[in-house]
Amino acid sequence: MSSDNEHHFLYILLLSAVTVVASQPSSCPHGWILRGSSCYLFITSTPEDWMTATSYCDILHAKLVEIETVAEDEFLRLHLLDKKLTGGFWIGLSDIAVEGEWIWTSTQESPTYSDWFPGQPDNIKHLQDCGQLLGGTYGFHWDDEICTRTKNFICEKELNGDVSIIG
Ligand SMILES: [Ca+2]
Ligand SMILES: [Ca+2]
Repeated sequence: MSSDNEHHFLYILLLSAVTVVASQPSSCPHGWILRGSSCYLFITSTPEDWMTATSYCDILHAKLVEIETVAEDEFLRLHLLDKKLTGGFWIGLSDIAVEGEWIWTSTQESPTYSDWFPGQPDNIKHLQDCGQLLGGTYGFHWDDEICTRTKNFICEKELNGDVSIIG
């Protein structure tokens, strides 16, 4: 092979590689975990209040996790338990707008599936308007908590969503 042909060949090889990477839809950004058609990011290094956590996910072109099915719920719970994580993790559920009317942030719709820990939501002191997965005796089932508390949180985005912002 002449030097020119060799360069040409390498160029084609490189182009093919780039094309394969660009058309590869089935991976999450680095650090995110894939399940079904969603990617999840568990944020434990910078606990935030619920509003800030919502904005944080938004900046990542994601949302605070919204749990539509028992399979998704179990996946999250088992991951949290498996990693021996503790404390609370904000989810994208609140009754900030109307007390007692819980809605997912992105759809503004009431949950069709829910997994409240027995006795929750209890709205203790009439202050608890934000949803969390709570560890310990709650086993990461759902609880309502004071929105201004700082908690870990989980972002969720569609697998084929905009990932360009993620470094
Ligand atoms: Ca979801
Ligand atoms: Ca509660």
